[in-house]
Amino acid sequence: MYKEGYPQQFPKNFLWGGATAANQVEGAWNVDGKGLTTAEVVKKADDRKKISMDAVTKESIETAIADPTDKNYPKRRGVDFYHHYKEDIQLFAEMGFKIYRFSIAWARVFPNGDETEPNQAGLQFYDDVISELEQYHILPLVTLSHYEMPIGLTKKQNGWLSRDTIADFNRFTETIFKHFKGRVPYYLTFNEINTGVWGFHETGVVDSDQSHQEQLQTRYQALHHQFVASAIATKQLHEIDPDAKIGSMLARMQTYPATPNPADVQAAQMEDDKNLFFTDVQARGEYPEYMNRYFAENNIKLKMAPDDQELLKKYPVDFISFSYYMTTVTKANQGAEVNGNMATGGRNPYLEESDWGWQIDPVGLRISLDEMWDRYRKPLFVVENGLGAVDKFEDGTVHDAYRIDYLRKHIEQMKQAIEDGVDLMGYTMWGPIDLISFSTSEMSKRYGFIYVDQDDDGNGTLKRYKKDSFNWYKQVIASNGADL
Ligand code: BGP
Repeated sequence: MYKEGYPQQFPKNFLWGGATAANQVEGAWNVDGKGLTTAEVVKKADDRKKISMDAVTKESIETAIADPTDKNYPKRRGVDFYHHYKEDIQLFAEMGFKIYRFSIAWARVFPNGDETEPNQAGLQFYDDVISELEQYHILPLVTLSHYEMPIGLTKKQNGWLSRDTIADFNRFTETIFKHFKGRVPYYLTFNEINTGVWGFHETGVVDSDQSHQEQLQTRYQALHHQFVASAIATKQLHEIDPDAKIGSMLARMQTYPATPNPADVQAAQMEDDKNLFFTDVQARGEYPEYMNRYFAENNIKLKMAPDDQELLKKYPVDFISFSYYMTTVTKANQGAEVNGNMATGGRNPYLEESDWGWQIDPVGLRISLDEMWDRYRKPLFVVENGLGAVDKFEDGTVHDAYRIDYLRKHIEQMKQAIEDGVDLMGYTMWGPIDLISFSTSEMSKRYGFIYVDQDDDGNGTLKRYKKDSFNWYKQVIASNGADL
């Protein structure tokens, strides 16, 4: 959106803040009526610094259900935000947060996923969190589904593979929209919806010995059900709480060609389209032609109900959000759609990588913002970005200049994109407080401005400490991005 004046600054109402997810911070996995979720049956990775998400099978679910401890399942303990939320929100307020992105655990509200009445104690917790935010004038940005579902629905109907899950999910979303009407201005439906193509965890589907083609069929079918549920949620929200806005959420990973060979450029473009496919459906309201061709060539046949396409068309999202951590590189004939590993893909010799092999690319953020603004012309929101690192805690703090450097470079590129004309709503960096890593279930992969005293095995006082980056981010927000 061209605005008079150059250079542009961050808009006055720019939404600075941070983002977390229920199963990575809350803990209290089995209290106040909460049901078990898919996240809480995922074991800690054996091999540190490797992204290894064990397959969730029928057997591993039963083993996990039988285990009443959190020893092997760190997402059951998080960082005990459930009992520390007042202190944590006070620290967010001290940094000057305008917005806090968090997710509502479906299984706190509908423990098994298929009840007709919500669990009041579950709703009460989020009432309390939102009241606390209101005290500090911090807006809530609520993710309705962040990498978890009630295990009851996985067992009963294999998660999102079943069309019945749409009605279960939309009973949950309707409950939330009614209950929090007027208090939550922004919602996201599915966190990183596209990662459902990489693994089963995100869709609550049990792994099985399917062929590559069968896996693709299963995953895209489950994702179709999520698209429909997301469109229905949009319809519900617009009817129930017309002032609130709802967005899609993509794990944005730009693919560059490995060489200027047109075959590599074309392959990279196709990979990139396949990443943006999800936003194409959710923002433009239809399956794009290139995916119809891809489905035909890979013998993927989606079952759709007669009015699904009309629903998608009628209820696109209001804004587009995405996470941004890295970019990747590809060559012709080297696609890797089922790899279960976010960090695979080609090496880019121009980029440095994090300790976990994530290729750090601030300029890529500007490229993505510019491209997505051109493609969709809807407001964009960067709802995750950050550096996972092993921090050295000494004298009550962490000197995390590396984190400041990473964030500063990305924020500078957002500013460039704003000058390019992009309508950017805000920035919620990932993990303002240390939390359990999604991909490795480790504690020692830390993102926060706030250090939490807990190790990978759950030992520690859970005390919170400010890192150097805490005061740096405070100054960034206070100066509205001018003082980096
Ligand atoms: C995104 C997820 C988050 C989060 C983040 C960092 O993919 O939405 O839940 O954890 O990545 O990933 P990790 O924790 O694996 O370092």
